[in-house]
Amino acid sequence: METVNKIQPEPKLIVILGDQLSKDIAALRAADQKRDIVLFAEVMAEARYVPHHQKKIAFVLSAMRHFAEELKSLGWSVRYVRLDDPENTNSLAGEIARAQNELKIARAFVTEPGEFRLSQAFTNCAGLAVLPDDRFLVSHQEFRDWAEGRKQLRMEYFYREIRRKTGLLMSGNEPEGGRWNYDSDNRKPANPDLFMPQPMQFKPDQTTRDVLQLVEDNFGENFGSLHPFWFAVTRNDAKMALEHFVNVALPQFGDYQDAMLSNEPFLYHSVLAQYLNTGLLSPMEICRRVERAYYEGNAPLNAAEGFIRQIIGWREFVRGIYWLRMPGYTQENYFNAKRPLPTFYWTGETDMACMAAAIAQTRDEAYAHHIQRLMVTGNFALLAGIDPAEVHEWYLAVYADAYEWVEAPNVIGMSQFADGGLLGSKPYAASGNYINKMSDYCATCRYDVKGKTGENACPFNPLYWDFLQRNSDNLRDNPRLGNVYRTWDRMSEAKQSEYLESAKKVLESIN
Ligand code: FAD
Ligand code: DLZ
Ligand code: SF4
Repeated sequence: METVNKIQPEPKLIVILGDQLSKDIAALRAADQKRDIVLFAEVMAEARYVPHHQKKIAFVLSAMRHFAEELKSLGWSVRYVRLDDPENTNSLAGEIARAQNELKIARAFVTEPGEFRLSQAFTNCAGLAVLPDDRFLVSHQEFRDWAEGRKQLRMEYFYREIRRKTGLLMSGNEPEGGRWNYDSDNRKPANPDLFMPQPMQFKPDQTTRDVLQLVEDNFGENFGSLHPFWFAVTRNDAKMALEHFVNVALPQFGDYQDAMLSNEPFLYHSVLAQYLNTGLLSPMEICRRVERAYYEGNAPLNAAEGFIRQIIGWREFVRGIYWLRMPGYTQENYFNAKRPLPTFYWTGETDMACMAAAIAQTRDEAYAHHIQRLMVTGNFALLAGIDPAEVHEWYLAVYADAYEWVEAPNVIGMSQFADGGLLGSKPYAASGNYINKMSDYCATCRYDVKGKTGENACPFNPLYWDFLQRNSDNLRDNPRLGNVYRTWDRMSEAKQSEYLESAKKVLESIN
């Protein structure tokens, strides 16, 4: 009988990061289950590069441990390094090198990290190959091609192309219902006696309880309440959370998308971003499920279209901007804003009822919905001229769904206009009137939302005019701000000074 000398390929190290918890992630697809070793590493460098909310750390570590167990049960060989392992080098690059050394494996594969700082760190790792992250609908190259030669990058046109590409809510070549965007139907204020669904909550199992103890021991001083901890930490539970959202909240998602209510942190929002951003759910499965709810008559078009637009439009668009503009994007500062972040962003101790509510729920839930992030905490920082790099760090730390690729464009671009209008056509600056229209916060506030100046006036009011006046050179020619500047110009000099004087007092008091 003839013997054949088969050359066995060398085993590979397959690195899975804390936000890559998907069975079909590129690095796992490139792996040979019989031979290769999958590496997970809990490391201080990731837990500390910003002072993350305690719930965010617990969520990521528990989801990592559950996913590693799942892979083991499917027959994978897993090397799992815990945070308290005495040999832990405490950086991902360090753990990759240690595993290569100890296991005598030269070649390692990782799916490209979501954050630029980590992709830079990986360029120095010997033998490490980086594979594209194809969990997104648009590759870096496709986005660059789309952006090439455009003076302004606007989400709406990008979104239409993705609608066509995916066929989501398309009727042939036309958008379902004849319009691409139903946002104008989605601006209703909510009423406290409406039925309020809650996101699905999960009881911590032993693995999560161990992680909660670890977080308490190591990060107990970090911002945020660790308990009660109710996030899903497995794909199965995240799928149940999706199903629950579609059944109980999606039908009203559109109508009340921009509304805010005291004591209702979630309203009709999905609270799925933390699952999506760690890979427990995929963008297309969420969108297909929502589309089905529409076609089965269980959700109106304004809800389904509005929701799908956030995921295939905004989410993909901001990722494209991030990779187009990094490095450097997180340091952009169009208005040259220099004020330090006020301490009350961490304590919630402020008389402004809207800010206190948004910050308290951020502390309790590691969550605030989009309009709170944009029009309350973001708007205040913009009007007050807070250094955008400090605002960016705060947002990256405090939300369970925060990763720089999605957070930075939303903060630096959308909220702080620090990129000078690359992402948005005008700053999201608003006086108290907007918050009053969309929420019930002002009714219990110690400030008077109708007051224009003086001690009792809503601070957003004088700050709004101060912001416009201060940044007049940069904004006056913006066609979308023509009317507001005309209103300012028509004011008497005495009125203008009153606003500026009042704003000065507010700014002195926040320092
Ligand atoms: P829903 O309101 O139910 O929306 C559905 C999904 O759409 C979200 O889960 C999310 O995946 C996606 N989505 C909605 N809006 C956006 C957007 N503008 N950009 C990208 N995706 C979007 N989102 C993050 O995922 N991580 C962040 O760190 C983050 N930081 C933000 C900071 C600021 C200043 C602002 C204004 C927005 C930020 N967003 C961020 C976008 C948005 O606020 C959150 O995605 C949303 O609040 C998450 O809650 P949800 O899952 O209930 O979302
Ligand atoms: C957010 C986070 C935290 C807190 N801890 C870890 C960790 O210990 N190990 C890990 O692999 N990933 C962690 N992550 C997620 C990473 O920060 C994330 O993969 C990068 O920011 C790239 O997006
Ligand atoms: Fe916020 Fe002004 Fe309303 Fe108070 S009055 S809740 S500060 S908008």
